[in-house]
Amino acid sequence: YAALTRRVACPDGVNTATNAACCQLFAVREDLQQNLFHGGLCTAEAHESLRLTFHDGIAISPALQSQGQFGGGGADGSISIFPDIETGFHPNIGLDEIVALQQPLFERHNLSHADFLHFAGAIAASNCAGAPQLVAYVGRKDATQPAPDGLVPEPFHTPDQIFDRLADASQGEFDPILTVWLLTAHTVAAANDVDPTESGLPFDSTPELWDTQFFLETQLRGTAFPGSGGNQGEVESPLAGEMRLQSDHTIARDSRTACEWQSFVDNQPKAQAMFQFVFNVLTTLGQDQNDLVNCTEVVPIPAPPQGHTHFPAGLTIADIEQAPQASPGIDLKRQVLGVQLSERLVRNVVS
Ligand code: HEB
Ligand code: CA
Repeated sequence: YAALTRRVACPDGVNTATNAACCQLFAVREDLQQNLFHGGLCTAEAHESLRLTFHDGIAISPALQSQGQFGGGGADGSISIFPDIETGFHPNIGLDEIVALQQPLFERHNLSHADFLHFAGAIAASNCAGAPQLVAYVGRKDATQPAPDGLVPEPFHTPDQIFDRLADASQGEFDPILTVWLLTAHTVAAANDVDPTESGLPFDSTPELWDTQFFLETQLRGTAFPGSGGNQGEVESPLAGEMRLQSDHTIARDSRTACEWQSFVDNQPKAQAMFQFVFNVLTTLGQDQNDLVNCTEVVPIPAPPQGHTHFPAGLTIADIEQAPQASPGIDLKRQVLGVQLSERLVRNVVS
């Protein structure tokens, strides 16, 4: 169908786009890659930019709203518009840095704060080999007030607390299974502030690769803390230098999610398609889809996956901590649904 698609010439004289509104994103992409992501790398700034999309998007609560309180605007850029307020919230610890680093780039372009923040997240992920191409939109409305505190999950929250919060934010769309899909992001992640004595402690042995090591390594029996012990939200990890969040540990073992968690191991297509789907939902929460122009064509197609899923040196299947069985019937249903939805998403992008 490509031949039938009418393209417009962009004012930059170089690029073409399916919609003129997407033209400005080429320069934003270039600026991000050169001046924030070190020429297109999957390093700390990319990780933090992806994390930022979650902390912006998830801050919306129909439940609060129905009690007559402001419930936050979701993917509305509020964390970057009101940084002094929102980066002071406890779960947003450390995000002040990436918000400050993004600000001068934001000022050089003409996007809404919300579009800039979520576009930066999509470009960030594209720098990680094996990642899916994530959706990009222009047309989001910016926040006019900060989100209230208490809407971003903490690593010391129970699965029930996390499942309830994600379901509230998404009007039921993010159920426990989709929560697992969202946590694929922790394959390119590290913690700087959970352990005050150490920073840059990754959640898997390959924080620069979008692979499924995270889903394998979180199932291994924890044996030690990488730095100081006794930190809120941290449990023992199986590898020196690796951090394990309590929330990742418990969701990997919860009877509602253990099967789904295990199903990601060595399933690279799933780690791509499912996250592609939930990122689309996450980064449009609180926005009207009809206002948005899909500009995913501007997001680079990430490098193919590198390496293959493996037990870290010295560890074997005997080091897996057996989780209770879940109900595979439900998982399978959601899995099929997710693939269909994400294929539709891809088709929309291509056609
Ligand atoms: Fe995440 C990181 C938690 C979800 C993405 N995390 C992180 C951390 C924590 C968390 C604690 C660390 C921080 C520091 O620095 O210290 N998460 C969490 C929780 C949850 C989550 C609790 C719920 C369950 N995430 C999530 C999602 C996403 C994410 C959904 C997507 C988007 N994260 C992330 C990233 C990171 C993180 C990317 C990394 C960052 C860096 O590296 O820096
Ligand atoms: Ca990884």
